[in-house]
Parts: sequence; C-alpha cells; structure tokens
Amino acid sequence: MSIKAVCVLKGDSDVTGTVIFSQEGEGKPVTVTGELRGLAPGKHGFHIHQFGDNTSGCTSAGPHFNPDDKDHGGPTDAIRHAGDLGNVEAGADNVAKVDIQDSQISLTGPKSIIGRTVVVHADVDDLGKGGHELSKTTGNAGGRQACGVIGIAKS
Ligand SMILES: [Cu+2]
Ligand SMILES: [Zn+2]
Repeated sequence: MSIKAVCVLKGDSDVTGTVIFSQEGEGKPVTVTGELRGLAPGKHGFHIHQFGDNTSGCTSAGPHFNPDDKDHGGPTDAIRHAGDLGNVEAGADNVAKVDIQDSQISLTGPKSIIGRTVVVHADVDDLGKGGHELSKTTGNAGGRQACGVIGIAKS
C-alpha cells in the first residue's frame, strides 16, 4: 500500500516551500519531491529533524532525526543520521527543486518521519567532512531558514 506525506515549510526568512513524500510500503525507498522558494543561489542543508515541534520556530525541532545514534553524514554514507538528506541547490531564480530517493527514512514503522520536521538551512551541509566542530553533528549548515511538520497526506 502506498503512503503519502506532505510538509509545508515557513520560517522567519522569506523561504517557503512544499515537499511531498511517498513510499510504496515499509522497507521501500521514500521519494521526496517538491520546491523551495526564496533561497540564496547555491546549496542548502536539507534534513529531517527529531521533533514535530514549532513552539519557538524551527529551533524547537531539535537535532537531526537520529534513531541509530550515529554521526552526521551525507545521504549516501553508511554513517549518517537517518534525517540526513544532504543538500538542495537553488538556482539564480532562488528556487530549489527537490527530487530525492532515500532508504533510511520511512513513512511507517520505527523510522517513520511522520510528525517530525523538515528544515532547510542557510548554508551548505558539509556532509560531515568539513573538519568544523559542527561537521559531525549538523554539517555546519548554519541557521534554519524554514521548516514544517510532516503530516499524512491524501493518497
Ligand atoms: Cu537541519
Ligand atoms: Zn545529520
């Protein structure tokens, strides 16, 4: 059975967006598609964060979703947070198209991201390899420009 989820992103910046998640069933990869607007041209860290809490803005979403207690990494690395979806890249029109397939997140079961938060950052995620003190926790991706809680969508 196919499952669908949706996230509408907003924040203190001009960045907005909508992201759709779909999965054919538990154990299958999750497809992430959508569009983010208002980003500075270039790469921006794009993650699932632990909590679906927006009480004090995107900060309340907490750290990266990390059910296996690993270090931060890139989407193709064996060592990564489940929530590490890497970077999205905005063009000169300030728009980033999202088109990701990922097997570490799920829309069902213990690795479900439903009720957690998508965050897009001000800076590039160094994928754990930047040598910065924050590389192994956040990829040193900078401020949280926009975020939204992932909810169940009409399928
Ligand atoms: Cu993040
Ligand atoms: Zn991470």
